[in-house]
Amino acid sequence: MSQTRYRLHYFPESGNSYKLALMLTLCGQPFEPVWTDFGAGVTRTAQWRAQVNPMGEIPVLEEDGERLTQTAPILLRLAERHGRLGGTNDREHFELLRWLFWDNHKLTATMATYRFRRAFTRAPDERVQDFLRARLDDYLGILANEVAQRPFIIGDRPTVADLSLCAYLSFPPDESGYDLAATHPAIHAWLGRIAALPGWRAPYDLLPGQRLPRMA
Ligand SMILES: N[C@@H](CCC(=O)N[C@@H](CS)C(=O)NCC(=O)O)C(=O)O
Repeated sequence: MSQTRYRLHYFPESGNSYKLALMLTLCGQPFEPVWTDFGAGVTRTAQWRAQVNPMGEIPVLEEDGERLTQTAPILLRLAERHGRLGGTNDREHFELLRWLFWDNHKLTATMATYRFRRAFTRAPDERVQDFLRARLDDYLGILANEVAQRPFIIGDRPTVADLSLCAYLSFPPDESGYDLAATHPAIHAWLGRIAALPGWRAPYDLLPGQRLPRMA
Protein backbone atom coordinates (compact mmCIF):
# COMPACT_ATOMS: atom_id res chain seq x y z
CA MET A 1 0.00 0.00 0.00
CA SER A 2 1.43 3.42 -0.92
CA GLN A 3 1.93 6.00 1.82
CA THR A 4 -1.01 8.31 2.42
CA ARG A 5 -0.23 11.93 1.58
CA TYR A 6 -1.23 14.15 4.48
CA ARG A 7 -1.38 17.96 4.40
CA LEU A 8 -2.27 19.80 7.60
CA HIS A 9 -3.72 23.31 7.40
CA TYR A 10 -2.76 24.89 10.71
CA PHE A 11 -1.37 27.84 12.60
CA PRO A 12 1.29 27.33 15.29
CA GLU A 13 -0.76 28.49 18.30
CA SER A 14 -3.63 26.12 17.44
CA GLY A 15 -3.96 23.34 19.99
CA ASN A 16 -6.53 21.70 17.75
CA SER A 17 -3.87 21.50 15.04
CA TYR A 18 -1.43 20.07 17.58
CA LYS A 19 -3.85 17.20 18.28
CA LEU A 20 -3.55 16.05 14.66
CA ALA A 21 0.15 16.86 14.24
CA LEU A 22 0.97 14.84 17.36
CA MET A 23 -1.23 11.93 16.33
CA LEU A 24 0.33 11.76 12.85
CA THR A 25 3.79 11.97 14.39
CA LEU A 26 3.13 9.21 16.92
CA CYS A 27 1.76 7.09 14.06
CA GLY A 28 4.97 7.68 12.09
CA GLN A 29 3.08 9.52 9.36
CA PRO A 30 4.84 12.50 7.75
CA PHE A 31 2.65 15.44 6.81
CA GLU A 32 3.07 18.64 4.86
CA PRO A 33 2.39 21.65 7.09
CA VAL A 34 0.23 24.28 5.39
CA TRP A 35 0.67 27.46 7.44
CA THR A 36 -2.49 29.55 7.48
CA ASP A 37 -2.62 33.26 8.30
CA PHE A 38 -5.23 32.98 11.05
CA GLY A 39 -4.15 36.33 12.55
CA ALA A 40 -4.98 38.12 9.30
CA GLY A 41 -8.46 36.59 9.29
CA VAL A 42 -7.94 34.26 6.33
CA THR A 43 -10.26 31.60 7.78
CA ARG A 44 -13.06 34.18 7.92
CA THR A 45 -12.93 34.92 4.21
CA ALA A 46 -15.61 33.54 1.90
CA GLN A 47 -12.89 32.30 -0.44
CA TRP A 48 -11.10 30.19 2.21
CA ARG A 49 -14.40 28.80 3.46
CA ALA A 50 -15.42 27.88 -0.08
CA GLN A 51 -12.08 26.32 -0.93
CA VAL A 52 -10.86 24.81 2.35
CA ASN A 53 -13.44 24.55 5.16
CA PRO A 54 -17.05 25.78 5.10
CA MET A 55 -17.04 25.59 8.93
CA GLY A 56 -14.39 28.32 8.99
CA GLU A 57 -12.10 26.39 11.32
CA ILE A 58 -8.49 25.28 11.55
CA PRO A 59 -7.30 22.50 11.44
CA VAL A 60 -8.07 20.86 8.14
CA LEU A 61 -6.38 17.60 7.29
CA GLU A 62 -6.04 16.61 3.66
CA GLU A 63 -5.79 12.86 3.19
CA ASP A 64 -4.73 12.13 -0.40
CA GLY A 65 -6.53 15.33 -1.39
CA GLU A 66 -9.72 14.69 0.60
CA ARG A 67 -10.33 17.50 3.09
CA LEU A 68 -11.30 16.37 6.59
CA THR A 69 -12.39 18.59 9.49
CA GLN A 70 -13.21 18.21 13.20
CA THR A 71 -10.37 16.72 15.20
CA ALA A 72 -12.41 14.14 17.12
CA PRO A 73 -13.60 12.06 14.16
CA ILE A 74 -10.24 12.60 12.43
CA LEU A 75 -8.36 11.26 15.47
CA LEU A 76 -10.62 8.20 15.57
CA ARG A 77 -10.13 7.66 11.84
CA LEU A 78 -6.34 7.91 12.12
CA ALA A 79 -6.38 5.49 15.07
CA GLU A 80 -8.33 3.01 12.96
CA ARG A 81 -6.20 3.44 9.84
CA HIS A 82 -2.86 3.21 11.59
CA GLY A 83 -3.80 0.82 14.37
CA ARG A 84 -2.55 3.13 17.12
CA LEU A 85 -4.07 4.86 20.15
CA GLY A 86 -7.62 3.67 19.49
CA GLY A 87 -10.11 1.63 21.49
CA THR A 88 -10.08 -2.15 21.53
CA ASN A 89 -13.64 -2.97 22.64
CA ASP A 90 -17.11 -1.43 22.96
CA ARG A 91 -16.46 -0.02 26.40
CA GLU A 92 -13.25 1.70 25.27
CA HIS A 93 -14.89 3.07 22.13
CA PHE A 94 -17.65 4.52 24.27
CA GLU A 95 -15.13 6.02 26.68
CA LEU A 96 -13.17 7.57 23.82
CA LEU A 97 -16.27 9.28 22.47
CA ARG A 98 -17.25 10.38 25.96
CA TRP A 99 -13.94 12.13 26.59
CA LEU A 100 -13.61 13.51 23.05
CA PHE A 101 -17.04 15.13 23.36
CA TRP A 102 -16.21 16.50 26.82
CA ASP A 103 -12.90 17.86 25.61
CA ASN A 104 -14.38 19.55 22.53
CA HIS A 105 -17.35 20.99 24.38
CA LYS A 106 -15.70 21.94 27.67
CA LEU A 107 -11.92 21.82 28.16
CA THR A 108 -10.57 22.68 24.71
CA ALA A 109 -13.31 25.16 23.85
CA THR A 110 -12.81 27.12 27.07
CA MET A 111 -9.01 26.88 27.32
CA ALA A 112 -8.56 27.86 23.66
CA THR A 113 -10.72 30.95 24.11
CA TYR A 114 -9.23 31.94 27.48
CA ARG A 115 -5.62 31.50 26.33
CA PHE A 116 -6.13 33.20 22.96
CA ARG A 117 -7.70 36.25 24.58
CA ARG A 118 -5.12 36.34 27.38
CA ALA A 119 -1.96 35.98 25.28
CA PHE A 120 -2.86 37.08 21.77
CA THR A 121 -5.44 39.86 22.06
CA ARG A 122 -5.04 43.37 23.40
CA ALA A 123 -6.71 44.19 26.74
CA PRO A 124 -9.23 41.34 26.98
CA ASP A 125 -12.32 42.10 29.08
CA GLU A 126 -11.45 40.97 32.61
CA ARG A 127 -15.03 39.95 33.42
CA VAL A 128 -15.08 37.59 30.45
CA GLN A 129 -11.67 36.21 31.46
CA ASP A 130 -12.84 35.68 35.06
CA PHE A 131 -15.92 33.82 33.81
CA LEU A 132 -13.83 31.56 31.56
CA ARG A 133 -11.21 30.94 34.25
CA ALA A 134 -13.82 29.85 36.77
CA ARG A 135 -15.13 27.33 34.23
CA LEU A 136 -11.58 26.15 33.49
CA ASP A 137 -10.78 25.69 37.17
CA ASP A 138 -13.74 23.34 37.37
CA TYR A 139 -12.74 21.38 34.25
CA LEU A 140 -9.11 21.06 35.32
CA GLY A 141 -10.27 19.76 38.70
CA ILE A 142 -12.37 17.12 36.94
CA LEU A 143 -9.48 16.08 34.71
CA ALA A 144 -7.00 16.01 37.60
CA ASN A 145 -9.30 13.73 39.58
CA GLU A 146 -9.45 11.27 36.67
CA VAL A 147 -5.76 11.13 35.77
CA ALA A 148 -4.82 10.76 39.42
CA GLN A 149 -6.58 7.39 39.37
CA ARG A 150 -4.95 5.77 36.32
CA PRO A 151 -2.03 6.43 33.95
CA PHE A 152 -4.13 7.62 31.00
CA ILE A 153 -7.65 8.95 30.67
CA ILE A 154 -9.43 5.68 29.88
CA GLY A 155 -6.99 3.21 31.40
CA ASP A 156 -3.43 1.94 31.36
CA ARG A 157 -2.85 2.79 27.71
CA PRO A 158 -2.64 6.17 25.94
CA THR A 159 -5.38 6.89 23.41
CA VAL A 160 -6.54 9.65 21.11
CA ALA A 161 -8.61 10.97 24.02
CA ASP A 162 -5.37 11.78 25.85
CA LEU A 163 -4.03 13.57 22.77
CA SER A 164 -7.19 15.64 22.49
CA LEU A 165 -7.31 16.55 26.17
CA CYS A 166 -3.61 17.35 26.51
CA ALA A 167 -3.29 19.63 23.50
CA TYR A 168 -4.00 23.05 24.98
CA LEU A 169 -2.26 22.10 28.23
CA SER A 170 0.97 21.35 26.34
CA PHE A 171 1.75 24.92 25.31
CA PRO A 172 4.06 27.11 27.42
CA PRO A 173 2.40 27.95 30.77
CA ASP A 174 2.93 31.69 30.35
CA GLU A 175 0.39 31.68 27.50
CA SER A 176 -2.48 30.24 29.55
CA GLY A 177 -1.34 31.58 32.89
CA TYR A 178 -1.77 28.11 34.43
CA ASP A 179 1.28 26.67 36.16
CA LEU A 180 -0.09 23.13 36.27
CA ALA A 181 3.00 21.74 38.01
CA ALA A 182 2.08 23.90 40.99
CA THR A 183 -1.72 23.92 40.81
CA HIS A 184 -2.57 20.48 39.36
CA PRO A 185 0.31 18.03 39.96
CA ALA A 186 -1.76 15.05 38.78
CA ILE A 187 -2.28 16.73 35.39
CA HIS A 188 1.39 17.69 35.26
CA ALA A 189 2.37 14.06 35.90
CA TRP A 190 -0.08 12.81 33.23
CA LEU A 191 1.35 15.33 30.71
CA GLY A 192 4.76 13.91 31.57
CA ARG A 193 3.56 10.37 30.77
CA ILE A 194 2.29 11.62 27.39
CA ALA A 195 5.54 13.49 26.71
CA ALA A 196 7.43 10.24 27.38
CA LEU A 197 5.70 8.46 24.46
CA PRO A 198 8.24 7.53 21.76
CA GLY A 199 8.28 10.22 19.08
CA TRP A 200 6.45 12.85 21.17
CA ARG A 201 7.25 16.44 20.26
CA ALA A 202 6.16 19.76 21.72
CA PRO A 203 3.58 21.96 19.94
CA TYR A 204 5.88 24.61 18.51
CA ASP A 205 8.31 21.91 17.30
CA LEU A 206 5.56 20.28 15.27
CA LEU A 207 3.86 23.48 14.15
CA PRO A 208 6.50 25.79 12.71
CA GLY A 209 6.15 29.14 10.99
CA GLN A 210 5.24 32.72 11.69
CA ARG A 211 3.73 33.19 15.13
CA LEU A 212 1.00 35.50 16.33
CA PRO A 213 2.31 38.57 18.14
CA ARG A 214 2.15 38.23 21.94
CA MET A 215 -0.01 40.87 23.61
CA ALA A 216 0.66 39.80 27.22
N1 LIG B 1 -14.18 21.28 17.20
C1 LIG B 1 -13.20 21.79 16.26
C2 LIG B 1 -12.62 23.08 16.82
C3 LIG B 1 -11.75 23.82 15.80
C4 LIG B 1 -11.48 25.24 16.23
O1 LIG B 1 -12.23 25.84 17.04
N2 LIG B 1 -10.42 25.81 15.68
C5 LIG B 1 -10.08 27.17 15.97
C6 LIG B 1 -8.58 27.38 15.84
S1 LIG B 1 -7.64 26.32 16.89
C7 LIG B 1 -10.75 28.06 14.97
O2 LIG B 1 -10.55 27.90 13.79
N3 LIG B 1 -11.56 29.03 15.45
C8 LIG B 1 -12.20 29.96 14.60
C9 LIG B 1 -13.47 30.49 15.21
O3 LIG B 1 -13.92 29.96 16.23
O4 LIG B 1 -14.02 31.42 14.63
C10 LIG B 1 -12.14 20.75 15.99
O5 LIG B 1 -11.95 19.88 16.85
O6 LIG B 1 -11.52 20.74 14.91
